[in-house]
Amino acid sequence: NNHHSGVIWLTGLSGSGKSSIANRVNQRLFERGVQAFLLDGDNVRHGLNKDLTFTPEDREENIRRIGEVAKLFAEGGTIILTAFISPYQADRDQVRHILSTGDFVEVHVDCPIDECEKRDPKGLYKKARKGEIKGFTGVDAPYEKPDSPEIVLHSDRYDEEECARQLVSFLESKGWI
Ligand code: GGZ
Repeated sequence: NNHHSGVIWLTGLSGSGKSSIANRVNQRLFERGVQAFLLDGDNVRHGLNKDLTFTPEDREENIRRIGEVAKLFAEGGTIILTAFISPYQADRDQVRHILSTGDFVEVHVDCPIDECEKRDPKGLYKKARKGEIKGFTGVDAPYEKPDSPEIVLHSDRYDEEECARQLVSFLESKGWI
């Protein structure tokens, strides 16, 4: 199947829905015969990057390595979806800059922290509030909202299926698929 290859970079708070939305988009692309692959914490932070913590320096290195891996796949003709908090604009810009112009789509999965905290699927916000986790994004570590994302998904207003549909439509409108 003929399609554009590149990197679809989802950024947002823990619990915003990045992984779930990316998984649905990945499934949609598969159904259409588009070669895609998803990188997220489950397959990266436990393997390639298991030496890294959540300090600002290690988050930067986390994003740098993911960017380099994504670039390799993209050069091989695959659409890469990534789902990492990636809290720093400079780190996301760095990934954008190692890719060819137009091959990077920054997707802000925008969900207010109150809502993420209410969902708290893994109980991590609760732990962070109690001081059991230090440097948790949105609690005592920063999240820099994207300056100029290609698309914003309001995952508090729309469910995961609708957000996935909006992202697929965006890719269609840009001629990626
Ligand atoms: C943020 C943390 C932290 C801290 C562990 N801060 O909801 P989750 O569990 O599955 O997603 C979070 C994940 C974030 O890893 P990333 O690789 O996406 O982060 S970054 O892009 O900033 O490098 C959360 C869990 O790891 N987690 N400690 N302190 N999230």
